[in-house]
Amino acid sequence: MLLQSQNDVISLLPALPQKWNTGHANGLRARGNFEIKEMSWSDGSLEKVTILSGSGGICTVKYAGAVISFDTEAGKEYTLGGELQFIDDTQELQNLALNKEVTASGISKSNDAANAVDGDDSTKWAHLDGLGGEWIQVDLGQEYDIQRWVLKFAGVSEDIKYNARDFKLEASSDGDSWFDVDTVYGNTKTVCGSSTEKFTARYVKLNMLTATQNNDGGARVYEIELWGGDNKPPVPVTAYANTKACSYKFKHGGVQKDHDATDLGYIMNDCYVMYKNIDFETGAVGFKVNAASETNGGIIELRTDSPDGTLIGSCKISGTGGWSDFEEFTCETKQCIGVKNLYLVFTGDDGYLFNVKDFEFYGIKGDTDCDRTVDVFDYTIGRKALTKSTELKGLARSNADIDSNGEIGIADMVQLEKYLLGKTKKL
Ligand SMILES: [Ca+2]
Ligand SMILES: [Ca+2]
Ligand SMILES: [Ca+2]
Repeated sequence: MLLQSQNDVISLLPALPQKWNTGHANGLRARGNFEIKEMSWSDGSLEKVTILSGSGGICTVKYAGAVISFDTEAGKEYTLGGELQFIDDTQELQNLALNKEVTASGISKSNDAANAVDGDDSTKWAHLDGLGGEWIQVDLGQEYDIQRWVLKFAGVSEDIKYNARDFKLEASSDGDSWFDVDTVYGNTKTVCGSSTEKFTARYVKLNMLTATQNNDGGARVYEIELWGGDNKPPVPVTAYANTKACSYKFKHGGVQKDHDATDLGYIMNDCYVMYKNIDFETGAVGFKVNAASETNGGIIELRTDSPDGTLIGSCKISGTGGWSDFEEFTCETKQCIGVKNLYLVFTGDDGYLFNVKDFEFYGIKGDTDCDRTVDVFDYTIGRKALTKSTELKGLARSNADIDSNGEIGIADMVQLEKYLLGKTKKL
């Protein structure tokens, strides 16, 4: 079955026969006058779906445990990726508000402001100030183009009578001067979404005007979502700091975020994940990864720029006794220079192979100037970093942290000194 449409929820690929493991479909009708214009899937996983809204209104889509609801305009098309994230023609939209800094007029009963941007529909920010002046504000950390806002009110987890009735959204680039984004009066909806054009801002503030349907309680907001893309060219991410496995930009196959997205699970042969713009600088010598396996494990192939691109390393993962018993595995890597898209390609026998928590690359310990030899110049730079007169980043920082405890300390420089004096053979 490709589509199920019940209670105004469109469930995609609820049961896919084995023989249709990869394919595409178009022109499927769903309740609420929505049409699946196009949908593609591979290895049993949704890749992309384009939905045409016939008469506007809220569209709720469910796939593999994820749900998204968004407001639609009649005649417009909406494209979602395999994790139900918005995609437009030129870029993948992301929820920019997720886990960003939030401040609020106050909180009630430990319903923290951060609950409104934690990506969890069962947690809320709540505040009753008695005067009806509750507000909550998100700081995105930098300016973004915001293409769509979505607010999730009480109805996602409690009575719809606590859905906000009247509210106003404002935005600002500097936190000082504000402009109006949208004002909504008489809302009854649980999930309320944009009616405005896109705007550019760093700060977005939600002012509650009438916090519930009967104005008989405080403000409750379960999620604030601000969908958009990064204005600036992508910033490379260093290969030499801990990268969460779940922070991938693209996945292929049945891989899923597991254990509250603390690790990647359901990894089978031929699945892969991609991390964008990883900066290798002058090159790594090794790779380390935290993985767990209740079976015999498998292999993580490290490839650049495509799933069958240059193989820079191959890390064998063996059984650790359980899916949550994480252990560190390492492998050597070939020289790989500059900024690359990194693919972790998983291979092994049938069945689930292993779970992956996080990983990082490493260079030559002690080589603080990254010229691939360790000498007295490295010691000079290391000392400067220690006294904070030089700041080391990326590969240099990782190389200077000889004992791999996450900081450049005296212990690192003592080891480097001993090595240079020939008192120890290895760093
Ligand atoms: Ca929440
Ligand atoms: Ca050096
Ligand atoms: Ca250290």
